[in-house]
Amino acid sequence: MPNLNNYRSTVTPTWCPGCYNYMVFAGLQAAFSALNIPKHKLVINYDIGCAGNMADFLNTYGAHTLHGRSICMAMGEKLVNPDLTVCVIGGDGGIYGEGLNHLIAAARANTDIKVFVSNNYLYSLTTGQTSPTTPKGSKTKSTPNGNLNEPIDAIKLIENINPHVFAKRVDGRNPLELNKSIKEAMEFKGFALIDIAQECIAFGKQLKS
Ligand SMILES: Cc1ncc(C[n+]2csc(CCOP(=O)(O)OP(=O)(O)O)c2C)c(N)n1
Ligand code: SF4
Ligand SMILES: [Mg+2]
Repeated sequence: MPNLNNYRSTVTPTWCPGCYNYMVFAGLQAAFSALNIPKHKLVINYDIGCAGNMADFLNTYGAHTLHGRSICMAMGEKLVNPDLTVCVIGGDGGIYGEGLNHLIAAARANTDIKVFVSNNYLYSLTTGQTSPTTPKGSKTKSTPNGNLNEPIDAIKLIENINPHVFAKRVDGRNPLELNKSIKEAMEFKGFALIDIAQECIAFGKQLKS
């Protein structure tokens, strides 16, 4: 039986009851544990947002970075010390919005970092504004008459930028698929992106209106 608590802090997660980030949290710990990644060689960079709040709940090395700047932190760490396993955890707002150019740069360079995006199609921490993946026409707090913009498909974008990297979308409601994909990304030698499709329990219902 792997020791899953090894990577956990003593802080109880503060996500809403039923939030799909709990499954990402569990899947990451399962993968770290299965691959026996020593804590002193694991660095996690967290973006700002609900997903990024995982910074408080894991106890590996890492940094709670600025909104959109988690990938450039990770690239720097990996370049300085290639011996480290370097991950990024963030949301669709931080990684596909303010941080999109860093995502593109990391994929172009095929930097060996692992990027996990909790894609809930909204800015959730700030209570439900449009993000780059919000479906066109959705009524949100920031688009009460409907979102006019086309959504970004990050997987298609990254595959187009560099076909040699690992880029995969998973259904965040499916723990078997999620856990398998997280482990695949961790084992891949090079840049890896997992887009974890999930519904924000608190604010996601507005996307259907
Ligand atoms: C530079 C900067 N811009 C904006 C904000 C405000 N802000 C905090 S969290 C957030 C949205 C987060 O959305 P996402 O990245 O999708 O994460 P989620 O909360 O949905 O998991 C924003 C806009 C900030 N903290 N810093
Ligand atoms: S607001 Fe949404 S994404 Fe944030 S913790 Fe609650 S359910 Fe999860
Ligand atoms: Mg989001």
